[in-house]
Amino acid sequence: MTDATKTLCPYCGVGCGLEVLPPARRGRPVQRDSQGFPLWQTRGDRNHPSSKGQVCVKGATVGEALNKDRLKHPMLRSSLEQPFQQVSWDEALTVLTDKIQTVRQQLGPEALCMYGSGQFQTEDYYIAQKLMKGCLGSNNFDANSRLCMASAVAGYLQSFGSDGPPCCYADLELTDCAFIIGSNTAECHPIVFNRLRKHHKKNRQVKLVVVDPRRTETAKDADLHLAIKPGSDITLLNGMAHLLLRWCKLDALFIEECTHGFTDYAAVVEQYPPEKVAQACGITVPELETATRYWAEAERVLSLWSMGLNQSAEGTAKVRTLINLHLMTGQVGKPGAGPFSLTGQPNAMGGREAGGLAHLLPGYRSVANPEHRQVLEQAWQLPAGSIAAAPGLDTWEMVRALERNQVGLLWVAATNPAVSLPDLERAQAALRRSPFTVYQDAYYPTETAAYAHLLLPAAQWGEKTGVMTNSERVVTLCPAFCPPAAEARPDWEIFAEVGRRLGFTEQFAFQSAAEVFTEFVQLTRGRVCDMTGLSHECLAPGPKQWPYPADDPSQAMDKRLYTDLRFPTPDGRARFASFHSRGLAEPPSPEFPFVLTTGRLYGHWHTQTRTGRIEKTRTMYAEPLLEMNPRDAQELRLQSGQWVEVRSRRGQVRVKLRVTQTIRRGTVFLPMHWGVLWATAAECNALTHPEVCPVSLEPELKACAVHITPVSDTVTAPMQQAHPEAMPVGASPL
Ligand SMILES: Nc1nc2c(c(=O)[nH]1)N[C@H]1C(S)=C(S)[C@@H](COP(=O)(O)OP(=O)(O)OC[C@H]3O[C@@H](n4cnc5c(=O)[nH]c(N)nc54)[C@H](O)[C@@H]3O)O[C@H]1N2
Ligand SMILES: Nc1nc2c(c(=O)[nH]1)N[C@H]1C(S)=C(S)[C@@H](COP(=O)(O)OP(=O)(O)OC[C@H]3O[C@@H](n4cnc5c(=O)[nH]c(N)nc54)[C@H](O)[C@@H]3O)O[C@H]1N2
Ligand code: SF4
Ligand SMILES: [Mo]
Repeated sequence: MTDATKTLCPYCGVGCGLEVLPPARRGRPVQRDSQGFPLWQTRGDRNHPSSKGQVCVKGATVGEALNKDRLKHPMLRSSLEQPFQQVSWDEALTVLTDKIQTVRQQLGPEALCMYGSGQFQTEDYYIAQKLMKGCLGSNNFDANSRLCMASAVAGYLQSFGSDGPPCCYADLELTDCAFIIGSNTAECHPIVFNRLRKHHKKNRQVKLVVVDPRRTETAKDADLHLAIKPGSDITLLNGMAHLLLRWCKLDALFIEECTHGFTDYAAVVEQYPPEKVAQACGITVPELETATRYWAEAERVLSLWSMGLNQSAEGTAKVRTLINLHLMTGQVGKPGAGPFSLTGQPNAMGGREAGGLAHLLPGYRSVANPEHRQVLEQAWQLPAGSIAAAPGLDTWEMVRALERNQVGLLWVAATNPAVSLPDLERAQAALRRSPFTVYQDAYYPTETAAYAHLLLPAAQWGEKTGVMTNSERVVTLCPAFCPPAAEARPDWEIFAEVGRRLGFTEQFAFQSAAEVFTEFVQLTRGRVCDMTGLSHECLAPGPKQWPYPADDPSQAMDKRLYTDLRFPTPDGRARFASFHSRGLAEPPSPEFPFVLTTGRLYGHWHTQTRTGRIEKTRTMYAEPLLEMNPRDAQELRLQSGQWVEVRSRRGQVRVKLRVTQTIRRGTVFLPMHWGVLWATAAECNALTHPEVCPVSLEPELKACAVHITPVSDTVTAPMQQAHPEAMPVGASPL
């Protein structure tokens, strides 16, 4: 079909290829959804190498959200109590640039903050870095990836010498043992899981191990499910290493020639005999032995992980402890093997490449490195010293800086922090203190709009052209296939226009996203993520995987990193590191006896800005439910369907209970998808705490201590009736 546009699904990091079909097609009436909106239809792109035509319910229905509840015009107000007034772009940008200038002069560049997102395209990310870290001299650019991939980034960097997942999806069909830990792949990376499940079903000798306190959809297919106590991953992995050592199932040659630090590590894992480990993890010794045997006997072991490891106050240590197992058994740099971090958002990978965290610079560089800063300053034609040497404020530090009145201007784009930040009441109070908040989003209302002074309408996926990188380093061009909603503009164009108005005309003289991408790829030369051979033009016929250097096409043939078993550390060796678990940052106590864990459901995406507006995905889940084990429910005399209050040291929610065998005793689960627009008092982040991993600075969103009591019936209010006061009133931006 000629009128189909090939692109990438804008939801998860699997990065499935989509074909988008317009509402009006030759010889057919205009397609409309149940509310009469023109309907863009999507289907899998059979030629996309990552997904081969498969899609899940989210990719299949995304077209239905494109035209609903869009933010169409810039809107301004002088205080959060005032109604918004529609303003022209010129007026909006004049106000914004005046504010930026005033804050720079009066408080310095460190009072400017931008909070972005893995839902930016690479061009958006890159221009934001150039504006903030380069031209404005503020490293205070952080992204929601801090709540997501930061521990994986830090773990890869410390163990291998560079960020970058070394594996590819073909490994899903080549492995003998898939070890999934802290990832509900079946619901959150469905097409990755489909590929793996097919391989597992077809080959009986292939083992699937799942480590998760919940018996998830992923665990249901496993040969072995280890329902460990939340937070006991390091102990489990050290216990497995202990048995591998005891059974002499090591790759001595690999350890000898390709790694550093094994002796110290071996001394630590000596201290993890099976009995002690099984007890600490809440599993049996035979379960621990079986898991280790599957690993030891497999020729090729692929581990897959996601937020169950990353979102932890010891997230980096967890990631490194998992990588240790690969290093001691030589399970990296070969087909079907390796530690594979599954990326959450569609372009969190592109964000890492473009330097989209407060300590990074484009091309997998860091702000702390003087040579790296110099490369960027020269490339950006800025005076030496323009880029600050200290890492900027990370996500939670931005909240703390707001509390201390150290932020003059906060610019939030493509994320909904008024729902997704931990310790939400505190975070919302901090947002309320911001003297000036710009919120650049595609939809209205969203919860964060209530905290903004200036709303800027963003063109979203399908309305702008740009690239995104998925979990397996495949870069796909996503062309615009429809005009932006009303006055909406691509994020990168908004950043560039602000840059020009601030006097950086040469730095932002781009005519197209293609030019932006061409400039960006030059900054990846010689780096692990070298994609100097890529351009919009060369991506037009189809996606390409990095590394893709311009001057060495042979490298582009290699689907995996580190196949030569040399790592980008000073001595070329990967690094062991040993850790003892410090346990949960907030362990259960008599007053708060349950561990609450939080996460996702198959049909919803984060804060529902799209999936809440699509009939099929909205009606999959009537309301948020708290999962609890039947024995816990019996003890508290609670039943499925009953209302309960869940209380932590920071806040409370009221939700209905779902009693289920699929969760271990002592642990309860609440999905993250319901902010105040979608339910009354059901925000799971009202409960979570902001303790972070000291290395990655990623918060422990996966565990906090809670107390549960029954309450009399409460009614879940429909969208917008929940907290009318939270929504700005006035001229409709719709
Ligand atoms: N349907 C859907 N898919 C998505 C998203 C979405 O919103 N909806 N979001 C995308 C994004 S940005 C991300 S980051 C990914 C997240 O993908 P996942 O990480 O797979 O999803 P989560 O549900 O957050 O958490 C995964 C699992 O961690 C388990 N867990 C909790 N504590 C522990 C622990 O201490 N140890 C271990 N081993 N496991 C633990 C939870 O029980 C849960 O099943 O999903 C992406 N895909
Ligand atoms: N308790 C708990 N909290 C969590 C998590 C958890 O597991 N548990 N997970 C964390 C993780 S891993 C993540 S990734 C975050 C996600 O949390 P958020 O990033 O806050 O969630 P989203 O709903 O994806 O918000 C994306 C916003 O971007 C807008 N948008 C979409 N496309 C564009 C665009 O092209 N431009 C602009 N400007 N806007 C656009 C959407 O309308 C939406 O408002 O939540 C984190 N918070
Ligand atoms: S698996 Fe992820 S990328 Fe693929 S269709 Fe579903 S949401 Fe989109
Ligand atoms: Mo994420």
